[in-house]
Formats: sequence, structure tokens, C-alpha cells
Amino acid sequence: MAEIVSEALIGRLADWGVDTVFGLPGDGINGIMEGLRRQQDRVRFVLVHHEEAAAFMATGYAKATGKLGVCLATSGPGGIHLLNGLYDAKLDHMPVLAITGMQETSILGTGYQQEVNLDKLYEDVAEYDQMIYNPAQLPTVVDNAVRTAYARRGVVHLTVPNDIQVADAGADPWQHVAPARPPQTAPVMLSAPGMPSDHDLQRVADLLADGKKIAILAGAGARHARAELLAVAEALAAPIVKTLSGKDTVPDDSPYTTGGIGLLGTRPSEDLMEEIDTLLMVGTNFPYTKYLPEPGKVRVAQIEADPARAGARIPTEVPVVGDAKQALQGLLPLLKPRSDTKHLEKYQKEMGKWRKNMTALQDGGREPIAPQYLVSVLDELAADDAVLTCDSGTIATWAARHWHIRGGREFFLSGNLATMAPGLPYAIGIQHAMPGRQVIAFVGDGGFAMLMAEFITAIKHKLPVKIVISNNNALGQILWEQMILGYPEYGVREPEPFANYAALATANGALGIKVEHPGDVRTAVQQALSHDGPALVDVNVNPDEPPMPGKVEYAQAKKFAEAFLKGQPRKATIATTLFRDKIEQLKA
Ligand SMILES: Cc1ncc(C[n+]2csc(CCOP(=O)(O)OP(=O)(O)O)c2C)c(N)n1
Ligand SMILES: [Mg+2]
Repeated sequence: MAEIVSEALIGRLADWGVDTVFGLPGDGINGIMEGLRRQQDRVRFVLVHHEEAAAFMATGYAKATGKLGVCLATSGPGGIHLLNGLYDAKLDHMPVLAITGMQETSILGTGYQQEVNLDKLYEDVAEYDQMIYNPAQLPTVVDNAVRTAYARRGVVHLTVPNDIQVADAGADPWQHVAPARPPQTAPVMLSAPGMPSDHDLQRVADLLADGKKIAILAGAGARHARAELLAVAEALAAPIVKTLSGKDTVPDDSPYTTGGIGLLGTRPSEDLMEEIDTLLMVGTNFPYTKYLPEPGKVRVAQIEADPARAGARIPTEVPVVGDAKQALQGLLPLLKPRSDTKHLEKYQKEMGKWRKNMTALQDGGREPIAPQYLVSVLDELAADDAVLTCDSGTIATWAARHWHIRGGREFFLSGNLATMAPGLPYAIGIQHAMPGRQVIAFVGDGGFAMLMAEFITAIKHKLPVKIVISNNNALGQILWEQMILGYPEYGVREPEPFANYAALATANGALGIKVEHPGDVRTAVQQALSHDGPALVDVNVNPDEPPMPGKVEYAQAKKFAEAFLKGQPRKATIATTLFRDKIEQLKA
């Protein structure tokens, strides 16, 4: 059998170390499916139920492994479905390759069925975006695509017309008229050097030496630099604030962290940002600038991998380009260790109070179930190297505050796109890459429902993922946002009764447990975590539990009160929950 283009395409990806492709077939990619069939010993194809999920799986795979994630969709609608997941990869800087089908070359431009110009559609999302017109372009375009995905840390796209997919891989049908050979390259790539210059590092050290009250802000780009971050924090006697995507940079119980920042962050982090005179940003492009110190009030140094992003959020005196781990290693010997630890101790004390306040909200005696209690049980029972995926919603606040990074735990969610629904597909992508790890998706009812068919994917692939749904029968996050805007909630609650997602699991042969009372939470989570296969725990939680900011500002409280006055439904239960939250914290 002569080698066809699709076979060469998949083979070249295997040469690059690709072992998994997430996708869904269609008449636009039957040739590529044949390529995958022929290469099945080298590359596994994971059949999903929705292309958006395939793109999320590829993104989750890339987030957890650092390797290229690959997804595949048919021409037209399939390619359109991929987009949300691809934008998630783009915004969180993950190397992901999308392969799509295209109508055969002879009818391009004739308005044939499903003729969508995917190369044009992907122009904005992709760093490299190429239609393959001629088998001779292979394998170089594959090499270029993969190298670009890694080098620019983003999305790349190859679209292959049907006739090219099944063409002879060695075919070169046209006369050559350019003074060039058909391209030939090797599947190799080297990362840019990660160590900044001595001069730049010295400037960072000098700036830090002048600082009296310093904070370190660590993001996802510093996930591989835990030891270095802690060593620098110790030397500077300065607390580390973590962005949500950087939650697993350092453990939550470390005396060197004040936890998260932003709406779902901690009060000590907010106070710290208001008090400091010097900020060291490491591996972060934190977008919520309102939570950064006021420009002009602080001196800022930043260690950032991408020169375009160094100094992009706040006036930065010393922007340094490099890898977080290597740069911090280079910086450490230049720092004079501080004996005055008053600044650090102040925030350690504040964190002691904050932790007590959070523990007080993990009240297992409340009916309906407090979502904070649900996370606390999961936190206690999950493995020390568990991977938690999460979605946008109030669940992100509960996970940020009540899921604790310890040991080798990891945490992933859609950081910058903040899209709903990736939690479940991320878990599937990650479990494929890490079969031995405990992988848990902590998601809301809204996000889960969007792509819930992928739980069937997990069942069919016998993936032991654990799904824990914080089911408040509402788009909870938006409910509170509407009230903070000063208006009563509208169009954000599902009609009663609460949906039963556990039934979806049991009906398809997985473990599914519906929980309605706090006394049943622990046993259900325990059972799911120890179950040898996919398991889903669907927990009805209090829909009136507000994710309060770490520090409530007067303006926010006023808007909240305005919403009440304008006719906010369920005022009484919301007020009761808030009142009980405060009482519990005062008791603690
Ligand atoms: C695709 C998408 N649609 C809408 C939103 C806006 N949004 C953010 S959080 C949220 C509510 C999520 O509801 P759920 O998953 O049930 O979590 P909850 O907030 O109730 O805990 C919505 C609608 C979004 N981020 N992404
Ligand atoms: Mg919800």
C-alpha cells in the first residue's frame, strides 16, 4: 500500500512525540482517519462527543504535560466547534495543534456543501495557519506548525483538503518554477535560552535590595519553579501572592504565601498589594489590574518568558526576559538575606485569621449543603498528588479558597478565557496523559451540562476520572455579579427541581451518587474517590451562598443593598446565609 499524505502527516506528528489525538470524524477528514488507522500503533485516537471538548482535552493535555495537544475536526461545522477550546489554549499560552478537513481542491470556491474557509476563520486564533495544497509541502509544514506552537506557545492550524489527504505522499504534481527545492526539514526544535543576562538579574537584585515591603506575584509561568520561589521569598522575607492559574506554584499552607488575589482571592493578598513599596512579578500576565498596586506607588521588577508581555500590566522598572526557574536560580545568589521579618510575620498573622475564617465556612451542619463544606471534604479525602480541574463560576471561588495545594497536587482551569465547561474535558485529556493519577473535575451544574456527553466519553474509554458537581441549580456566579451591579438577579436560576446528573452516570454503568443532605457528603466523596472507574457525585448545594470578595468595599455593599431594594428574589435566604457566614466567622 503506497503511503498517503494523511499517514505521513500522523507519522510526522509521532516523530514529534505526539501520542494522542482527540477528535470526531466526518466526511471532511475520512482520509485523515485512515492515516490515524494506519498509524494506530504510534498515535492513539480518542473519539469524543463534541469537538469543543476535543479542543479542551488537547488544551488540558498540554497544560498538564507541557507537550503539544492535538485535536481533529471535520471541515465546516467540526472546525467551527473547536474554536472555543482553541481560544482557551491561545489565551493561556498552550501549544495546541488543530487539524481540520477541507473540501477537495477542485471544488474550492464553488460554494460546495460545508465550504467554510477555516484557514480564514482561524486567522485570529492561530499563530501558524496553513492549508496544504500539495503533498510536497509535507512534512515541513508539520515541522513548522509544531515548532511554532512550542516557540510561540499558542495554537497552530493545518487544514487538509479531502483529495490531498488521500494523495500519494510522494506526489509532486506540478512543475517547479521557483528557485527552491521542495522543502525538507527535520522534526527538531530548541527552546530559547531561559537565563537572563547577569546585568539584568543584578538590576532586579538592586531594586529588591532597596525595597522595604516587598511582595512576589507568581503566576502559571512559575509552576515549575516552586523551590526557587520559596527560596527567594525566604531571602526577601516577602510573601508570595498567587494568581488563580498559578495556584499550584507553592503550597497553600506555606508560611510564605497569602494565597490568591482578585475577586476570589484572600483579604491578606489585597491588603499586601495596598501596602507594599516593591513588587516582583514572576511568570504572570495577571489581567485584573485593579488588584495590582497603584501605578507610581511601587517599584516593579518582572520575570517573564515573552518580551511582549514583560511590563505589559503596570509600569515596570526592570522587565527581565527569561524562564522563571532559571531566572530565580540566577537571582538567588545576588540577594542579601534579610533578618527583619516583621513585614512577612504581619501577613503570616493575617493569613492565620483568614484561614480560620475560611474553615468556619466549611460548616457540615448546614442544610442546604454549603458548597465550601463540599470542597473541604474533597480537599481532605483527595490524594496528595491529585489533579483538580475546575470551571468558571462560583466553583472557582470555592476551589480557590477551600482546595489546598499540598504535595504534588495540581490545579487547572481556563485562566484567561474563563470559559465555562473545560473542567470535564480537561480531566479526560489529563487522565489519558496520566493514567495513574487521581484526576478530579470540580464543576458547576451549568458548566457540566454544557459538555456532559463527555462523561459518556470517560465511561467508554474506561477513564477513572472523578466528577464532583456543585449543583446550585443556577448560573451562580452571574447571579452575584448582577447583584453587585446593583440590580436584582434575572434569568440566572434554573426552574426547580434540581437536575439529576448522577442518573446519567448510573444509567451508563458508572458510579453516580446524588447527594442532598450534608450528612451524606463524606461517604459519597469517599466512595467516588476509591471507585475503580469513572464516578460522579452530584451534590445539591445552597444556591444562596454568595462568593464574597476577600475585602468587601463600601461601593460593593451599597450595590448589593440596592439590588435588595429593587426587588432581589430570595432576599430572606440570601440574608440568612450571609448572617450565618458572619456568625460562624465570629465564632472562629
Ligand atoms: C461559555 C461561557 N458562557 C457564559 C459564561 C459566563 N459565566 C461565567 S460563570 C457562569 C455561571 C456558571 O454556572 P455553573 O457552572 O453552574 O457554576 P456556578 O457559578 O453556579 O457555581 C456564567 C454563565 C462563560 N464564562 N462562559
Ligand atoms: Mg451552578
